[in-house]
Amino acid sequence: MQSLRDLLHTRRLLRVLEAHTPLCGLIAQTAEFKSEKATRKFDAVWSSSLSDATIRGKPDIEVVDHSSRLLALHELMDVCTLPIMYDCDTGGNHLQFRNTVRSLERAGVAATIVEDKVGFKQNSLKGNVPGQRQAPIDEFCTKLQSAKTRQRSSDFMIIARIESLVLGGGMEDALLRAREYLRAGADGIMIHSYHTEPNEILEFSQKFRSSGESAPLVVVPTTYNLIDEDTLVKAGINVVIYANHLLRSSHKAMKQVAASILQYGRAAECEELCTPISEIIRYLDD
Ligand code: SPV
Ligand code: MG
Repeated sequence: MQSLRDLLHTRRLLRVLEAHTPLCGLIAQTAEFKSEKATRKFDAVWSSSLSDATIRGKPDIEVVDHSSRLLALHELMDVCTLPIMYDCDTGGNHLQFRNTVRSLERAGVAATIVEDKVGFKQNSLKGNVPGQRQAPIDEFCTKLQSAKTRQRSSDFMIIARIESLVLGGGMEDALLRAREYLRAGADGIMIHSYHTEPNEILEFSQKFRSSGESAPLVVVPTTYNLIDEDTLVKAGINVVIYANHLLRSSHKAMKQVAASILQYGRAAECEELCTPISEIIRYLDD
């Protein structure tokens, strides 16, 4: 597996696709779009807490433990050599987080993203749900420092995810946190938003870069999905994560197939929603 650090030096933008099964990993690795100008591929996969909870029929509130998610990731790594970015949720307290970092490193994960919520974490795309809290800056810095001092290889990256724009902390708080988290040893920053317009993400990026920061900046444009990759690059963003698209597309198709079989009392009508068996067999034989 190529290190994410190396890729960040050689690519203008890292394109990362969510993968919640080994098959998703294969799809991420083999997907390709060729045009006269360029060939586009994915550079890494995102191991999403939302997807890992959803496929187990659970809510995204840290009820699926890292050991169970890591076991599944081992199987993905058997068939997919793209670097893995692991969504660590809040990481628990600093002792729990640094132990998880050890396990992730040993497993061959390239990077983890840890978010600065504490306690009752809900999925950020639900917005500012009451009961959620952001960690005090010094507390989260301790978590980052503690994990960075315990990590073994210099390749492994810990990216700090800032939730100020989700939880109402505002732009200045987000920028302050970015500065402090980098000073505490974070290898990059993820800034998140659940709004449908990218304005606050672009404002953050512009202010972050004009303050002289050169650290990698990661975004997850699920709700503000009209923004394109060229615009992200121009804004100084280094990594784009398509965080749930294989989950949501397969969920939609599976529901339609189940309903179609019930409606028609046979499986002929849902065939167009399914990959032909011959293609599935050929895909896995290769
Ligand atoms: C995830 O994919 O689990 C994430 C990104 O954390 S988001 O769902 O947008 O919070
Ligand atoms: Mg998550």
